[in-house]
Amino acid sequence: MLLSPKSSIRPNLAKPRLTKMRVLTTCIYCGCGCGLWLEAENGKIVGSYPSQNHPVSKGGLCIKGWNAYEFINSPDRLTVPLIKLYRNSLSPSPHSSPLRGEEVGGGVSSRGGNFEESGWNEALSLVSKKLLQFKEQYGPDSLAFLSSAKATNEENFLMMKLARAVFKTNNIDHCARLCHASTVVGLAATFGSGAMTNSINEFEKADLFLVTGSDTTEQHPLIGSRIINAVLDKGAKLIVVDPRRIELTKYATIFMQQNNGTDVAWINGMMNVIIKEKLHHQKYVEERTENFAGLKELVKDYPPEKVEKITKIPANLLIQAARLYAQTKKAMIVYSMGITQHTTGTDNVKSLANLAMLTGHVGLPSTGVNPLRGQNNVQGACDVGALPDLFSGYQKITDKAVRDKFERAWKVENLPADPGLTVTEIFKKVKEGKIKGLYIMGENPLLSDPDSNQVRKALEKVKFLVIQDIFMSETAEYADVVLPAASFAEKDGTFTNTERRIERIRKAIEPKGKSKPDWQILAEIGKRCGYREMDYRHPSQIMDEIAALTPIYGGISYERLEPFGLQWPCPTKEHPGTPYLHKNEFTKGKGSFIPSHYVAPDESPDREYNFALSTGRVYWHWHTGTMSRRTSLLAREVPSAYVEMHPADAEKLKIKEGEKIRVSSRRGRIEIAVKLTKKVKEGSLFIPFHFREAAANVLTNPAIDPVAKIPEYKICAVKIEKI
Ligand SMILES: Nc1nc2c(c(=O)[nH]1)N[C@H]1C(S)=C(S)[C@@H](COP(=O)(O)OP(=O)(O)OC[C@H]3O[C@@H](n4cnc5c(=O)[nH]c(N)nc54)[C@H](O)[C@@H]3O)O[C@H]1N2
Ligand SMILES: Nc1nc2c(c(=O)[nH]1)N[C@H]1C(S)=C(S)[C@@H](COP(=O)(O)OP(=O)(O)OC[C@H]3O[C@@H](n4cnc5c(=O)[nH]c(N)nc54)[C@H](O)[C@@H]3O)O[C@H]1N2
Ligand code: SF4
Ligand SMILES: [Mo]
Repeated sequence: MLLSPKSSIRPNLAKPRLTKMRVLTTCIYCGCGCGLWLEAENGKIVGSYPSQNHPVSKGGLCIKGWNAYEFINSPDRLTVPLIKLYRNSLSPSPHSSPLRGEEVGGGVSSRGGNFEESGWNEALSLVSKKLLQFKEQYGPDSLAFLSSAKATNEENFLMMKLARAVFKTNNIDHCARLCHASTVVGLAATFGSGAMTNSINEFEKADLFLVTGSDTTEQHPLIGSRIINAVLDKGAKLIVVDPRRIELTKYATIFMQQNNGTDVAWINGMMNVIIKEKLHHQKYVEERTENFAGLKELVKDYPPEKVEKITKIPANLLIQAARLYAQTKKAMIVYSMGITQHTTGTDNVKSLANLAMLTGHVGLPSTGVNPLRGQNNVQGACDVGALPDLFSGYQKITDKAVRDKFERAWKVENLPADPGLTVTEIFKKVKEGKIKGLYIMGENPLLSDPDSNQVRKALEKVKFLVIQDIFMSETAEYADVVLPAASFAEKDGTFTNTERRIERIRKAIEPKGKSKPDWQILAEIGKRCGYREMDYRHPSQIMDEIAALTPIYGGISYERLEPFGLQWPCPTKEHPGTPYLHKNEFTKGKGSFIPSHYVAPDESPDREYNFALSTGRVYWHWHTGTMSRRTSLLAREVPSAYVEMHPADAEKLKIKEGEKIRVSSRRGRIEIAVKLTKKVKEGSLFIPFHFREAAANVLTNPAIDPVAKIPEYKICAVKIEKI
C-alpha cells in the first residue's frame, strides 16, 4: 500500500501494518532539513528517496539522504538497556586500569566492568535513584546533562525540563556549544537574533554570495547546489574566503585564501575600504544602526596592505572583493564552522554582522547573514532551551518573570536562576570532582570534544554516567547505564532546520528490539523521580506545551506543520511564519556595530610544531561515524582516516601518497595515512574528525572563546614524523 503524502502525515499513533508503506519524514543528517520518504516493508525500512514537493529538497537528496535508512537496520543497534556489572550493587566504580591507547585515540573503556542486559524497569530505577541520590548528597549542580541535536525538539525540551524542574540544575548544554555558540552570542548582540536571517529558497535569487568558512557543497549539499545554480544559471557573483581550495572556488569570481584564524583582519579590511571609498549605505546606517562612529574609528587600523601581512590575502584582491560586495544589491553572507570554531569566534561573527549592516545587506529577501546550522536539529535544540542560560525561545533563566512563568506551567518552585555550565566546562568540572553524575543523550564527546585524552580522563573519573544512544558509541563504553534509544524512523516529533523551519518527523516502523523513543525514556525518569508533570501520550502534546511557553513557537501545532512545516518566528495560530528576519527593524531595535580588533589564534605554528592543523568533515561521513560508517556505500567511498597535505610539503619531507605518518600536537599523537592535495596550503594540514582509529580530537586545542565557550577546532600547531 502506498500512502499519499497527505494521508501519511497525521500523527501516527497506530502500529504500522505489516505491509509495504512509505512515510514522509525529515532527513536525520544535516541542517538543510530535506524532506524524504522512508519506505518500509514488513516492519523494516528498505529505502529512502526524495520528496518532490518539499521546499528544500525539491526532488533531490545528497548521498547521505539517499542512504539514510541503512544504519537503522544495523545489527549493532542497541536493543536492550545495559548496566555495568559492578554497578548492580551501586558500589563505587573501580577506576583502576591504566589508560588504554591514551595517545592514539581508540575508544575502549578502561573503567573495567562488563555490561549486562537488564529490563527497563531496573535500568530506569537505577538511573533515577542514583541521580536523586547525588542531588541530595552533593547538590543539584553535581549533575550535568548533555542533550542532543540529533533528537527532536520535544525530546530536547523534555531533557531541559528534567534538568531544571526535577534536578534543579541549569547544567544542560549540547553540541551547539562546539558549533554555532559564537553565532548565537554574536548575532544576538548585533541583530538580536542568532539564527539564519533568510531562507534557502531565497538563495537562487541572490546576486552575490560571500561564502566563508563553509564547505557548502560537502556539508550542506542542497544549499551548495543552490549557490552553484545561482552562479551558473543567473550569473550571480561568488566570493569565497577559505584557507582551503574548496569545491565552490571553481565557481568563484574572487577566491581569497587566508591563513587560518585571521578572519577579523580581512573583514575589518573590507570595511576599511568600503568606508574609505564611501561605498557604505549611509541612509541604512543612520536609520537602522548604532555605533557607526566606533566602527569607523576601529577599522581605520586595517588598511589592505596591513591586512595582507596578517592574512596573506593580496591587498588588491581584498579591495576588489570589498567593492563588489558593497556595490551588489542582493548580497548574502554564508558562513559556518571556519568562522565560529575559534577563540575569536564571537568576534568573527560580530565582524561579519558589522560588514552586512554597513552595506545595508540585512532585512531584505535574498541578502542577509546566513550561518548554516549543522546537525538536523541543532537549531531546534537551541530554540527549545537545551542551553545553560536560556529557556525555550531564548528566554533568559536570569529573568524572574520568565522563571515564574515556567514554575507555574511546570508546577514547581525555585527553578535555578544562575547560568549552568557549558559542554566545554562540564568535562573540566568532572575532572575537578565537582560533577559526579553525567547524563548524555545522543552525543559522542570522546570523539567530538577537543583534546580527547582529557575527555577520556573525565569519563573515567565521573561517578555515574548514563548514555542514551542508538549505538554503543566510543563514549558509551564508559557508561554505567546505557539506555537504547529508538531512531528517527521509529518515532514522531519535529526537527527545526537551518532556515528556522519546524518540520515533522514521522514514525515508519516500530522501535528496534526494546529500544524506546528518547521522549518516553526521559518522561519515565521524570515520573520515577516523583514528578507528575511529565505524562505525555504523544510528542504533539509536548509541542503544545512548547508553544504555550515559547513566543517564537507560539503558533506551532502538529496540525499546522502539515505538510512541510513553518518557519519561526510564528507567534500566533494565524501567523504564516517568517521567511526572513529584521525586515523593518532588527529584532533588538537598532542593529549594533560591535567592532573587534584582530587577535591571533591561541596556538600558531612555531619551530617545533611547525604545521597549522585544521579539522572538519567530508561529504561522505557524519561526525563520529556512528551512522555513516555503518552505511555500506559511505564506508566504501571513504573507508578510513587521512590527513590532507600539500604535495610541495610532502616532497620536502619525502612523504608519499597513502604513507602513514605520525602527527603530534602538545596534547597527543595519532598515526594516519597521507592524502596529497593542493586543496590545503603549504604548511597546513586538514584532518576530518570522523575516524576513531586516528581521532583528530586527540590533537585539537581545548582553548575556548571567552564569551561563547566554543573550542578552537580550526587551528592548532602540530608536527609530523615519518614512521
Ligand atoms: N557530510 C557532512 N555534512 C555535515 C556534517 C558532517 O559531519 N558531514 N556536519 C554538520 C555540522 S554539525 C556542521 S556544524 C556543519 C559544518 O559545516 P562546515 O563549516 O562547512 O564544515 P567544516 O568542514 O567544519 O569547515 C568548513 C570550512 O571552514 C574552513 N576553515 C578552516 N579554518 C578556517 C578559518 O580560520 N577561517 C575561515 N573563514 N574558514 C576556515 C575549512 O577549510 C572548511 O572549508 O556541517 C554539517 N554537515
Ligand atoms: N575536531 C573537530 N571536532 C569537532 C568539530 C570539528 O569541526 N572538528 N565539529 C564539532 C561540531 S560542529 C559538532 S555539531 C559536534 C558533533 O558531535 P556529536 O554530537 O558528539 O557527534 P555525533 O557523531 O553526531 O553524535 C551523535 C550521537 O547521537 C546518536 N544518535 C543518533 N540518533 C539518535 C537518536 O534519535 N537518539 C539518541 N539518543 N541518539 C541518537 C548517534 O549514534 C551518535 O552517537 O562535533 C564537534 N567536534
Ligand atoms: S543535504 Fe542534508 S538534509 Fe539533505 S539529504 Fe543531504 S544530509 Fe540530508
Ligand atoms: Mo555542528
